[in-house]
Amino acid sequence: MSATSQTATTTDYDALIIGAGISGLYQLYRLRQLGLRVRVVEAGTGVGGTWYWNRYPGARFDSESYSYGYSFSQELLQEWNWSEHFAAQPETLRYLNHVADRFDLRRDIQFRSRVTAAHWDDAARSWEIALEDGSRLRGRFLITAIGPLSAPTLPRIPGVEDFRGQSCHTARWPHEGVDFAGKRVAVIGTGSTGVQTIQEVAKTAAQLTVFQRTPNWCVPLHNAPITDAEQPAIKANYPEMFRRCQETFACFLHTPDPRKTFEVSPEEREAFWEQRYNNRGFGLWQGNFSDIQTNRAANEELSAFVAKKIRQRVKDPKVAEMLIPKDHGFGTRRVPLETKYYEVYNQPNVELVDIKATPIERITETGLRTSEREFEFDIIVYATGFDAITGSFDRIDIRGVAGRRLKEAWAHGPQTFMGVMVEGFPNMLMLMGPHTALGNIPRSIEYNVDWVTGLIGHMQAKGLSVADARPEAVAAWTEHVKAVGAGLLSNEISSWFTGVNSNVEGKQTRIIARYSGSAPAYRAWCDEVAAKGYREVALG
Ligand code: N01
Repeated sequence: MSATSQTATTTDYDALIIGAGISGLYQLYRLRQLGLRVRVVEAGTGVGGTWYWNRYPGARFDSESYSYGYSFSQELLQEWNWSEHFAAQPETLRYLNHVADRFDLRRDIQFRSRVTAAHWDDAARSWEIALEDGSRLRGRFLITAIGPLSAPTLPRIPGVEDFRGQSCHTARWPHEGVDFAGKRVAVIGTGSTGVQTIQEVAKTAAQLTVFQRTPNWCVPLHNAPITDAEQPAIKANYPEMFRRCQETFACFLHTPDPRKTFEVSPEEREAFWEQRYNNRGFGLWQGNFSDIQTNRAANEELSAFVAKKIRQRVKDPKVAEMLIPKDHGFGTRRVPLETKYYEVYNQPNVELVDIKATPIERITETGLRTSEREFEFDIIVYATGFDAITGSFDRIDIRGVAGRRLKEAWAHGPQTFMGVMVEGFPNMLMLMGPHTALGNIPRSIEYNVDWVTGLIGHMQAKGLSVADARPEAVAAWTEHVKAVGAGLLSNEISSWFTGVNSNVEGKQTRIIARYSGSAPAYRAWCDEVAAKGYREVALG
């Protein structure tokens, strides 16, 4: 596609939003309030983004349901009842559909519309996007609401196309579901998704074989239904709860303990960790001692505590050792939350295969072959994750001023202004782009969307039509992101946090992909930019 192509564009909008997930829906709602003509283009057949695509069995929140929903509408908060402390995917998808209906959002969303290219047209001062079906749309602003975990990756193992049974990636799960009853099932991958899937599949499969390359440190979710008696208290507490989320490091409900690990006695430490382990959600990760992510010795102590728990829960000591991470400490990768995950390995129908020791050599027509054995399966589940953070951008041919490709601009890692703007890509505004604070994602999304809306509102009020981040602002932000990431143990580990994906060419080297400072610090920076009139942005 050429931005100056002869083919007529179908229509004009003030803003084009790519994606109808949590961020796209809220951005549409906010831009309508400014009176803008907005079009949302969505690849799926419905709203929901992550919750539309990830229909795998066992998919559910790891953040408390009530802390995850939108906070912008009191009416919505009061009328929606979450049924569990950590709701499952079908309920979340229903919620997002309810939001779309309640705020009449669908009339501005077109489905089955995957964007293949987005080019800035300097002469027209607008973006032109191309869809898979060849149609084009033009808009003044291009807002990417494409998600940090939305570009699924299959393993780079020979023969993936050869398997004659049923196979699916967890993020492309068939809408009609998959029946595992009586089947021989393989699950490849043991990240948060793999863990949730394995727990569920183990309930009905005749034989489940889990292929694990790297074990993760998993801790109990402690989910429970929300009782009728709890419901009013949750609703009454919303303002206080959201205030708390604004204050915590990553917008979760869990508040870190200001003490350092070795300031307390070993007995006190043990009791503290025991309490966190036995409580709901991310407490052991997000509500731990303040130095747990930076002090190697402290992190080793905590890891030893969790390793002990794994050994207690898994009967076969050899299997327990296989499940204990040896190459990274607790919380240095995203911690999967589980419900009887470790106990699954005590079941006679479940086998764990260490594919670091015996790699998968190929997927065959009937199953797969490791360096040691041949396996036969009816179903192969790929819980192999995503080309995270930059992957969803890489899959679109995005070109800015003078046809410069975003992928090339980010060849050595993303360079952004506050994770929202990229110099030379005017009027492109990213929601949950690289270098933003992620954490409890809807909380970060609402902030991001409000900031973007503030900038567009400011431009509207001043009669301005183009915004581009100043190079010095990009340099300062990129340096700041690197500086706040220094010393964090998680930035020394290969995972999607650090942009590593063994299945994607060129993504084997760690980068600083996300903002790893605190969410309040992130917001303070962005607030100041707005309060001082967006001096870091060239406006025209
Ligand atoms: O992806 P992952 P995910 N051969 O990248 C393995 C969010 N989430 O979909 O670690 C063999 O974490 C890979 O092995 P290794 C959450 O933020 C949220 O599980 O690279 N194995 C790993 O085990 C999460 O962090 C929720 O050695 C291969 C797994 O596949 C993020 O999504 C629920 C392989 C991928 O793990 C991503 O989680 C679920 C290969 N070629 C997820 N390639 C909720 O809270 C990859 N693997 C709602």
